[in-house]
This record gives sequence, C-alpha cells and structure tokens, in this order.
Amino acid sequence: MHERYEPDQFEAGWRQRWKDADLFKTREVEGKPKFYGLDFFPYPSGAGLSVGHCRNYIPTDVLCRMKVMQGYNVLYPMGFDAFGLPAEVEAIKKKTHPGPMIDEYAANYRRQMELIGVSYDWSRSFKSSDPEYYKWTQWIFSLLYKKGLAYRKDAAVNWCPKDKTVLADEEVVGGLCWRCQSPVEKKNIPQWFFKITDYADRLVDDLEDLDWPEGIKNQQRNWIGRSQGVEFEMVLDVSSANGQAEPAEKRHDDALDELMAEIAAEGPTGDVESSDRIDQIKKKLDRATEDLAKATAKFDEASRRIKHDPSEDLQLIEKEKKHTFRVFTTRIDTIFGVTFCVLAPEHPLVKEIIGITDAKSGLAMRDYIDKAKKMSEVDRAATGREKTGVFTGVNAINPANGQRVPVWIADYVMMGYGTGAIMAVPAHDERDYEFAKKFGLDIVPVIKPAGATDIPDLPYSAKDGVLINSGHYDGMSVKDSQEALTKELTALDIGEKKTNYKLRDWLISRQRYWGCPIPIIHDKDGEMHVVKDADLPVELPKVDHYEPADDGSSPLAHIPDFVNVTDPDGRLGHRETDTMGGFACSAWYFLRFCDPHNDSEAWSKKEVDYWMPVDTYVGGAEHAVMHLLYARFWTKVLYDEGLVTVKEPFARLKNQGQVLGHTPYRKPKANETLSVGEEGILVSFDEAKNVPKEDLTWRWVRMSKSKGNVVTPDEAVAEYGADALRLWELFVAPFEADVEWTNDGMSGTSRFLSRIFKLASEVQPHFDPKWKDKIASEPATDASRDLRRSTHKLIQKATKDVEAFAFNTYVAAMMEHLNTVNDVLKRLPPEALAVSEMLEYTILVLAPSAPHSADEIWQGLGKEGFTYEQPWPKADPDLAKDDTVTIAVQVNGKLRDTIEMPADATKEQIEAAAKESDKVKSHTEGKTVRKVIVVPGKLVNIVAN
Ligand code: ANZ
Repeated sequence: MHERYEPDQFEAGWRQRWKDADLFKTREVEGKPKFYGLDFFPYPSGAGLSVGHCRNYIPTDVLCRMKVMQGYNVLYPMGFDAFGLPAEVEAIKKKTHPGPMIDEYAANYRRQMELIGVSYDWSRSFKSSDPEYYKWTQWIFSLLYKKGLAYRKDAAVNWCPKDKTVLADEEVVGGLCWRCQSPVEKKNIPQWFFKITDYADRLVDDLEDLDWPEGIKNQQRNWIGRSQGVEFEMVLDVSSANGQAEPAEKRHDDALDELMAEIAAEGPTGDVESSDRIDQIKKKLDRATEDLAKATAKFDEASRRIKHDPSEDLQLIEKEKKHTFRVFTTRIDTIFGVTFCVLAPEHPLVKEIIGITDAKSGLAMRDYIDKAKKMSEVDRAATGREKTGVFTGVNAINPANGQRVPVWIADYVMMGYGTGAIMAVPAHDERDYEFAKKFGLDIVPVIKPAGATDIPDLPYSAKDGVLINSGHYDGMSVKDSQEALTKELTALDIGEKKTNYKLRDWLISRQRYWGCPIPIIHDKDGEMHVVKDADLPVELPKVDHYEPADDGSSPLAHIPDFVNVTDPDGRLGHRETDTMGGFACSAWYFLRFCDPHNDSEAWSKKEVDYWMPVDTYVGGAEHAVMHLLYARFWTKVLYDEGLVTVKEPFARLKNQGQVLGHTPYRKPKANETLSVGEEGILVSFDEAKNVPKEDLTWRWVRMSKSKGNVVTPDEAVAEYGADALRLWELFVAPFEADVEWTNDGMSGTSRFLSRIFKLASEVQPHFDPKWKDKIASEPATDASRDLRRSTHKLIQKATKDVEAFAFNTYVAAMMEHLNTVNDVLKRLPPEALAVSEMLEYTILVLAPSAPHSADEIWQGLGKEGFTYEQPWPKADPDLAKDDTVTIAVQVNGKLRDTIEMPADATKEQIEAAAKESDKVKSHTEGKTVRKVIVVPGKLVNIVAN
C-alpha cells in the first residue's frame, strides 16, 4: 500500500484495467432502475480539451459513477458533433479535408477524456458525420418534410461575407457573425426552414415541468417571446394630410367659425323677418350649440372616451379602405394615451402614404427607408440607440376617442413583428418616450400606479395601476380595462385578442460542404421530391475542393456527379445542394445513443422508451436557446409521430460555470488602436515577461486557445495526477460558479489524497474485511460512536450533495471527515471494527471523485473487483445522528446565546434551558415573556416586553 498519493505509480494502470474489463459498458440488468447521464455533444476542436472542459465532464462522471454504485443501469455515452462550420473553416485553413482532420481531433478528445478517468461507454460512440448516423438525420428531415414542417422559400437571410454562408438569427450577435465577428449582411436566397413556430406554445408551456435552471428557461421564454395582446385597425385621416394633428381647441374653434359663417350666409335676407324664419334660425343655433358641445366632447382631451357610435370613422374606413393599418399592443389599457403612431419603414402602407402626402415628406421618407434597409434588425432594436424617424404628413384616428394623431415611420418598429405598426404611448413605453422627447410629441399619462398619490417620473409601465385621462374608463384597473376595451374593439369589429411570437422558423440550410446533405431531388418542372428511405443516406461526396463559392451557391452545386440524379419518374433531375446546419445533427443524437448500432431504424422504440428522457444533461449555458430549443422541438415532433414516448428530452439540466484563465494584456502603443470592447493588447505569457510592469495588466478571461491562457488536462495530470485534478475541479467552486483557475489548488487536493493513503496504509494491517458481520456485537465506546457518526454523516452528505451537484461541499465533507477521523483515531485502537467500517466506506464515498486512488486502496485492502462495482454505502440515520445539537437563542428576534442540548431534547426542556441562560436573562429582566417559539434542534425565540 502506498503511503502517499503517487499517481505515476498506479493511475494509468487502473485505466488500462478498467478498459480490459470493459467496465464502463452500459448494462441493462432487469429489475434495476435506469439513469441516463449526458454531457453536451462536443465539437472536437484541434486545440483539445482544457481544464475548463473538464468542469463539464468530471462532475457528470462523478454522478454517473455514484448512480452505478447505487444500483442503477446507467447510460453515459459520448460522441462528437463533427459536421459544421468550425471544422470546415479550420480544414480550409489547414488545406486538408475536414473528415480525417476531425477523426484525429476526436481521437485526441477521447484520449484526454480517458486520461481524466471519465467512465463513458465508448462502444456507443459515433460522430454526426458518420453516414450510419446522418442517414437517420436525413430520415428525420424527410419526416419533417412530409409533415409540412420543412419547407423552402426565398428569404432575406443573414449572410456572413467572410464565412460566405447564411447564419441563423441566433448566430448573429450584435449584428456580427458569432464565429468570425464580421458584420452580417442581408441577402435574398432560397433557404430551407423547419417550422418550429408551429410548436411555439408547447415549447413555452412545457418548460414549466422541467428541472432546468430558471435563467435558461427564461431565455427560452424570451426567445420564443410569446406575448398576448390586442390587434386592432386604425384609419388614416387623409384629410389632415400634410400637417401634424391639430389640437382639439383649434378644431373646436374652426367648427365654430364654420358654423357662424354658414349661419351668416343663410341669415336674414328679405326685408320681412317671418316668425318661421326666426324659428328656423333659432333651431339652427340650437343645433349648432349642440354640435359644438359634441365637437368639444369629441376633441376635448379630458373627456376622451370610447365612441359608442363610431359611424363616422367606419364611413371613413369604407371610403378609404386601403388607408388603414393594424397595430399590435400588449397594453390596450393605454389607448387613451396614444399621441402618435409609428409604421415600420418597410410597412406596405408607407408606399401609399408617399403617394398621397406632400413631396417633401415623401422624399424624406424615401431617404429614411433606404437607410433603414441597410441595417440589421438587431441593431435597429438595440437599446440606448438614438431614436430616428420621419413624419409621414398624415394622421390616424384613435378609435377610442376619435383623436387625430400623427403617423411617423421609424426603424425601432420592426416589420417582422406583430403588424409592423404600433400605437405609441410615450407616457408608458420607454421607446415611445424617447421618440416623443426627441421629436417634441405630446405625452399623456393615462395610468396611475396602484396606491400612488403622485405621478412618477415618466415613462413608467404601472401594470397594476388604475386608469386616468381615459374618459369613462377612469378609475378602472389596468386588468379590467384591458378586458373591457378588448371587448369593445371586438364588438366594433375592428380588433381582437392576438398572441404574437418573436420566434421565427428555424433556418437550417447552409451553402457549405461539410454538413449533412438535404435529401431532396428537384425535378425538371421545379417540383421537389424527398429521397426515398431506401436510398438514404445521400452521401456527402469525398472531394478535394469544397471551398464556398463567392456567389452564395453551395460547393456541392459544382460537383456534377452529386448534382445529376434521376427523379422518381426516371427523368433527369438535380439534387438539393444545400447541407443542414450542425444544429440539425445535434437535435436528436441523444436518441441514437440509446441504440447506436441499429442499421434498420434510427432507434428501436423499446430502447428509447427504456432510456429516455435524459435524466441529467450537463453543459455550458451558452446553448440556452439554439441546441436546447431545437432538441425539444424535434422530440415533440417525434412524440407526435409516436416514435418516442417522451414529450421532453432532458428532464434535468445543469450548467457548469466557466473556467477563467489569468491572461496578460499590455497597453496599446501610440500607433495601435483597440477594437470595440478590448481593454488592451493580448500578449503571450512569454511576451509578458518583457513588458514593463506599468504597461501590463492581468485579467481573468474565459480559457481558450485564442487567448493563450489554456491549462490542458495533459499538463495537469502529468504534474499533479488525474485524481488531484478531478478533486480540484470539484472543490474549486460551486458547480455553477465561474472559476479563476490556479494550478496550486491541485497540490492541495494531492495532499488530501496523500493523507487518505497514509490513513489507509496505517489502518490496513488491522483492517478486518469481515467487519460487517461482527460490528453490531462490538461494544460501543465514545470514540467508536464518534467515528461511526462521522462515517455515516459523510455518507449522508455525499449522497445528497452529489445528487444535487453540490460537488464542492461533497469534497469539503470528505476533508472534514478525514480531520475528525485522525482526531478520533488517537482515542481508538486501529483494530476496532468501527475503523474498518470507516476506511471501507470512506474509500467507497471517495471512489466517484478519485476512482484511481479508491481502486488502488481497495486492492491494497485485499478487496476484490473495482470500487465502481461495489454498492454505494447506505447511511444508518441513527448512527449519523448528533448526540447534541447547538440551538440558537433569540430574544425578540436578536441572537443572544447558543446552547448545547441533547439531540432528542423535548420542546419544554429546550425552553427551560434557554430561559436559564445568563445572557438571555440579562435581556429579559424586568420584562414580561409574552411568547416562546421553539424549533427543536435549531432555535428558540423569546418574545418579551
Ligand atoms: C402600446 C404600448 C404601451 C406598448 C405601453 C407597450 C407598453 P412584446 O411584449 O415584446 O410583444 N410593438 C408592437 N409591435 C412592434 C413592432 N413591430 N416593433 C416594435 N415594437 C412593437 O411588445 C409588444 C409591444 O411592443 C406593443 O405594445 C407595442 O408597444 C410594441 F405602455 O403598444 B405597445
């Protein structure tokens, strides 16, 4: 038995023995429960793994190892997401073919994963670029196509001019390509889409039951962006073209002038004023007064209210049918606060307005539209961007109060969302507020926050307020008024409830070589046919040149042998030459792992029914919306087809924190400029040695090859050992937290392992392998009781912590336990059976996190087999129970003392002891004790005054 942790002496040997014994092969023993643990499907990059990646794999491995010991049938596979742009771009750079290059990289990943002792079942491994795999990706594509969930249409797509490919919306970050950071352009090309929008509601609703980080669920909710509101029609009042809406008073005065002029014109004409004529004039005057009152009511801001007789506006709608537009709002309650409307520059009505408005407005609008066209939606929507816009010269009628409000065009309204037009309420909407401020438009608050006496600073949303300045809706709650107004607009037949989604269909085609070919044949007549199942896979041809074409066509389009094909009628047709983006390949791989060698179907229902869902899925938070949403969508489609029985693929999701490397930056020289977001010029560690101290700054940034700050598991294992690395990865921080990586920590975990070896080597001569049979009859001493308590408490805590991904506290508990053990052993002879129990259980609890060391010690104790095959120890709750507990004593909620009590003390005993405390007495003296609250085992609170 080693007396220290000497990884060089035994770690590689154990890994070989595990391999020889085929230890990690998935087993399906009847009667056992199943557990499916999965790490995100990695793209095997040429840089290999860093200790950052290991923070994903090691924790999952620990959990899966514990599950095996707990008696589960465990599926814990690993494969490679080999298709896609990163591989292709790198292969082009290296002037090689992505296929063999990826094979080499994947082999290196596997070597590294084995080096750190991860227990994947490699017999189930595959790459998404294997024809035996992508045959079934194509099969799922044809299924989607047949269901109308895959379609091709001309689309203005995001085009990366550097990578020469189309990007999905999700792949455009801040207007830049997510991979190469080139500004993304818009280009019109026929593209393939998956109709994920059909599943929007289910994708939102089913999030409820998932045990996923709330942050990720929220990102999905926001991405899908379901929003419930009202869509209604607004009418242009073209008579008011070329002017901002006139204020009510002016219209009022005009009406009066008009009437007076009319009366004057019809006034007394003859020399005799007959009484009839007088009556006539009187009546007319009465009517005029009435009309004036009506006009006042209509245009007076204070008395704005829904018009119950909207006939005038409806006539206008009839007459000017084409001059209407619909708006979508989530805040119909704010309709009385509309002071202008905004159309997206691309809105179809804008062209018509240009036709009817004055030349100057028309020109300004044209100019503005041209500018907007050049911008990406992401940039247009960026918060904090100064608002821009142009007045169209026409007004629209607010159906709630008949008020005329100016119509503008502005790029902060998107054509692709809702109706591409909005009612603007600057008092309650941030963007509208900024716009109104910039262009001097009216701002009318129409909601008072609940319970507020004053109107807060504008703008504010006050979703729980009551209405003001809203005619007879004044005083109504936001919620009630939304209902009432929706009803009213529906009854008038100009509006209805509407749900909008931000989610767009999933753009899947890529005009690139290194992807799964889309199994479609185009015939001479332009019809499309999906390739028959029997003819799958459509194999990617092996070619020397596959660089993207400058015209946006796929490289496959230039390979006649691939393109030319006979259609199902035997006529010459041509193959679809686009390939699928990598996200299609990873949208179902977890199903294939259940039955990876099946060559007659994508999976057998029996296998998938047995293993699915993935019980715990582990990977980085950066995949919150793309992969995780697509995989959910495909699973639902497959569920609808009866091909799987789960509606959701991943029951529990865990995201590890990032590992940051200490990275040197130097000040830029006079002739150097920094790019946006850069705080200095990155230098290598070697260069940093020659940079003057005052010019050098060290920053913590995500470990990556491009930053030159990577620590590889190879280095770490060579210097400290695999188990020391494993324990440090677990112990360094809570699983979800980011980590500032230092290698020093591994000397700490290495020392801890050495202490375990020392303990084991000291106990080993006295170790009794049959302790279990005899321990019940061994007379207990204080020391043996203390030892057993520590052992059983450790088992309890480790079981709970590993399950809960609290790996750092699991390792900390082992460390604490070791201290206790060393303490107690001073009082206990090593031949006590409690010592044998302690050693055996400690090693088993250690096994998932430090499997090499655990097996080495296990063998040293003369035990058979691998620790991986042993049952996980079960804690005896009675033995784990504390003899005494520390109870906090509060007076009026403030902590005044702590008392030690027997763990089984009654409430009365605890209360009595608490009252006896001198510290407590000094705070209760002269007061009357009103109430005593006792939480057994924890706390006493004495209320006294
Ligand atoms: C009036 C209003 C008042 C609005 C208020 C909000 C707050 P979500 O929740 O994201 O769906 N809107 C509608 N269509 C738009 C478009 N094409 N481009 C830009 N903005 C658009 O947002 C819905 C709200 O966003 C709508 O409700 C509308 O502004 C705006 F106090 O209408 B709201």
